Amino acid sequence: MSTTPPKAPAGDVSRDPAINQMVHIAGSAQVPTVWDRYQAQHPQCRFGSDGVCCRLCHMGPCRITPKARLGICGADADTITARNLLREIAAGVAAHSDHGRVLARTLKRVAQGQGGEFKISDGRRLREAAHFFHIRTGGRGDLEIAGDLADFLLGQFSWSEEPNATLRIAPEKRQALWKKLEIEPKGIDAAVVELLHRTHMGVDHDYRHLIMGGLKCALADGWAGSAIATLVSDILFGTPRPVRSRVNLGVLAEDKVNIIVHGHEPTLAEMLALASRDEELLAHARGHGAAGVNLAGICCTANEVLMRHGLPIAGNFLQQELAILTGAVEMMVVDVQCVMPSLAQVVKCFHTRLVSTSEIAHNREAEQITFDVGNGYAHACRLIRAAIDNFPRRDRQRVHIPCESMELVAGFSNETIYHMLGGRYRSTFRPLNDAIIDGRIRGLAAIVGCSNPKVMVDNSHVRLAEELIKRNVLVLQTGCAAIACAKAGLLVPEAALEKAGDTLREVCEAVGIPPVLHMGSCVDNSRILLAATNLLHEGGLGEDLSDLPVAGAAPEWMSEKAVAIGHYFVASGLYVVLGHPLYVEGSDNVTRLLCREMEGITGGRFEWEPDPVIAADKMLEHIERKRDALGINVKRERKLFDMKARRELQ
Ligand code: SF4
Ligand code: MSK
Repeated sequence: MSTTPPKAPAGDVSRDPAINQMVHIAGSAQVPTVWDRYQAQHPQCRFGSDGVCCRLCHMGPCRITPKARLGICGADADTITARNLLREIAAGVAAHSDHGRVLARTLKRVAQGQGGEFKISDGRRLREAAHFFHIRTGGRGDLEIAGDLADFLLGQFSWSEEPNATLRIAPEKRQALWKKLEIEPKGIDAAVVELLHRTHMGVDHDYRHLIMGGLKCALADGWAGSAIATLVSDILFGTPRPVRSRVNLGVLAEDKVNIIVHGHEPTLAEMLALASRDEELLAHARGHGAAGVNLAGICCTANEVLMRHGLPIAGNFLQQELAILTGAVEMMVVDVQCVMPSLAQVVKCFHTRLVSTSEIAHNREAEQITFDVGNGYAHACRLIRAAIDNFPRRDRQRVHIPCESMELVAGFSNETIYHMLGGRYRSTFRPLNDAIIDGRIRGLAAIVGCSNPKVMVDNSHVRLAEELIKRNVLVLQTGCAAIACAKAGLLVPEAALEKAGDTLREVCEAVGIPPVLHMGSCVDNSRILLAATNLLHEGGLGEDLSDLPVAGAAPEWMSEKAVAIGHYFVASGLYVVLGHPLYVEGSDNVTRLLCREMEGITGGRFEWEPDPVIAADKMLEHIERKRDALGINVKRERKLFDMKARRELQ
């Protein structure tokens, strides 16, 4: 409990009443939250936000000012901002890719018979991936293939003379451009190391060369590290299919033992999901006066278990402290990424046990119980039992669970979209391409990324998505952005009836999908790249990703991983609108390169736009420009495509 009362945030901090209510309760209980600490940081350092503070060597730190235009070594604002940006990209790529590595190692252990209760859940996806990467499948069992695939994927991390083999998932024309630009990564770890080397004092000083190096490293995320994480998750835990669930703090149950999983890696959460149905544990819960065990999630672990088990989501990034403040959480189990250090302070005010489970992520004030794959189920059972034992310690007087909870449908992997669009007999993206070509769907927009106390929480995500679907743009989502829109009711098919434009509504109704499709966690942005690639392969929408009527946005982003994602989207030829700028505005040259000139290099570029309605205008303008270039904006008679017409299109 804080000794000094925190300053209550002035007015509402979010469009979500559940968040506002809990922030108010935090203020009354004198428990500081992220919004109090945000206020305490004001004014935030301008040198930092402009990217012109350098502490890469110990002659510094140096800051670029009108009086001192060079650092002590002679580095100018262009070099310093570019180097700082690259270090963010390297950290983001490292985080996503290490997540992929953990999963590939789990696959290997399963193949070796040391994976405990983990198993191959989607043998078809395993064999498709093995076939794609030229791993022999004929006459071999799943485990044998899985062992070779795991070795192959783990091999993608180290340096090689050859570009990462996973880049071959991308369209050929894009691969050729990466080769020409010399930005093909040759090993994921190698790409991160190279970036750290290039940004060491006294190495790479050409801002243009530096930024291209940043794109190369980012490609090692989207088309390698994250792609591996998504692929192996699907193989081990199952490829997601549409699933209904609920979202927001109201999913916490007053009469049950509430356990929250938070972070990013799905392995332990998978075991907890299984163990939460264990009859013996449920009886144990009843013995402690609880009606059952309620497992819910925060952030991307939530998205992982939602996509595959339909488990409810308690909230996104900025709701982690608020979930504990409900007073109804017996245990919060965390692993890596986006876990605020402040949780250790918040749990001290309640009965909640905070358990940290990753060998690389400790918090001195949390309980450390490192997860072991081989004993995964037993580990999960122990945690659930401990949470149940904690239930009688709950102080009923201090329980405040907001009533807000909303229904959602998630689980839109590419495989699902194939099946839903193609019907029972022929899985295909064709109906989606046809709808785009004849203009019923103007294009696709990816709205991804975090939540951030700098803005009215969730507002930009929801307003942007509403504007786009109103204008007949199909929206794809991942991460905390998807949770924001789910809370606002945009992830149910009924949202199409109420909020989508006429022609998008027609398509959604025919197929039975929401106008906003939840594709998973942050690493599952690789699914969005794949969806765009599938559109190209289906034909009629150009030859490269930069030809597509597709735009991306991260309206409330905050993490280095989001910086990496933005850069691999741009390196893939896509237009990306950020709700607030990267830390580069101290250099006009770097800003111009990222926001203007890059379009002539990769076909993609960044834009900063805080207003979600103007952001929607800009994204639509981009989409219409691409449609014009494809020649599909001519008024055409709507017709059913027969085989002859399809061949002509292609
Ligand atoms: Fe200063 Fe150059 Fe050292 Fe950076 S690398 S801290 S600009 S002397
Ligand atoms: S969890 S990276 S706050 S989306 Fe993936 Fe949310 Fe951003 Fe973390």
